[in-house]
Amino acid sequence: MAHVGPGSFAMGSNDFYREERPAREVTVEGFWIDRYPVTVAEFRRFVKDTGHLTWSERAPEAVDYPGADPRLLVPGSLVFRKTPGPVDLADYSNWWAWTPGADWRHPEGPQSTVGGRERHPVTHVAFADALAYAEWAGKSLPTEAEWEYAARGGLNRAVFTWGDEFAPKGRMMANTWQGEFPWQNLLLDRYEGTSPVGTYPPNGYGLYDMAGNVWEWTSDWFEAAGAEERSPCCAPAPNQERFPRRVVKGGSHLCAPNYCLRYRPAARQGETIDTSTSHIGFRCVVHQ
Ligand SMILES: [Ca+2]
Repeated sequence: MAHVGPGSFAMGSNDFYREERPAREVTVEGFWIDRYPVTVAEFRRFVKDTGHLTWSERAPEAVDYPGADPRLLVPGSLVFRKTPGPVDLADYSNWWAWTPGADWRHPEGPQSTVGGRERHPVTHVAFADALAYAEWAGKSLPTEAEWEYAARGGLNRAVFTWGDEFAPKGRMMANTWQGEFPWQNLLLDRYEGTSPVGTYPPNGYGLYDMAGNVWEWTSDWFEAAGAEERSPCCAPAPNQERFPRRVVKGGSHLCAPNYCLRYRPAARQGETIDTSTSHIGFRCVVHQ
């Protein structure tokens, strides 16, 4: 873990999406934070030790999903599927597929494995799974303010965690999506899906993957429903919400400038706590 000292910073941004506004001064206490998102290997140790069954490995309760097709009420998770060509960006079902049998061990569905991806961030974890891991590890989930302060790495008001230029001297600084989402991935950063943690340079606090790769759960509730931009490319929200939302931060490998420029420290989305996907993970903090 890395230590982040106490301080004040400008949280949020007035320059991008509505849900980030307004930029305001926020103070945080000092804390320790994981240098990397929790990996598949780390999550596997937790599961071996506790027998924890993740949300996506349990069948959804019909009472929580009124009107749902009973055949879909089986263990599963949301998996991203690249489209063959341009699609209507207003309809996220064009690229998110509810996939029975998808879970943290089978990120693309029952036939897939995490073999060779032990150092990738764990995915398909709902909020309760992240919280259970944190408790097992003797840690906590970061607040949104802690997460954003840490992500900024001492660069107050910078657009990205490394500065204001997306690719300084042509160098890719994070695993995002280059090209036209959700069909054309130019792979300038070499990864179509998740990447091993620590592939790209750390920020000023020695933290890796604070932008892109996977979204990360925070402990904050996401208030104002309807206050966010209508571009849920990176965080699908069911129409019939029976569960409240928490804030996720950092953007993911699916964030592309044409639709979801959210690989920035100020960026945020609300994610219903029952949601697990192939691009949401987490990291932990320890408060002093
Ligand atoms: Ca990428």
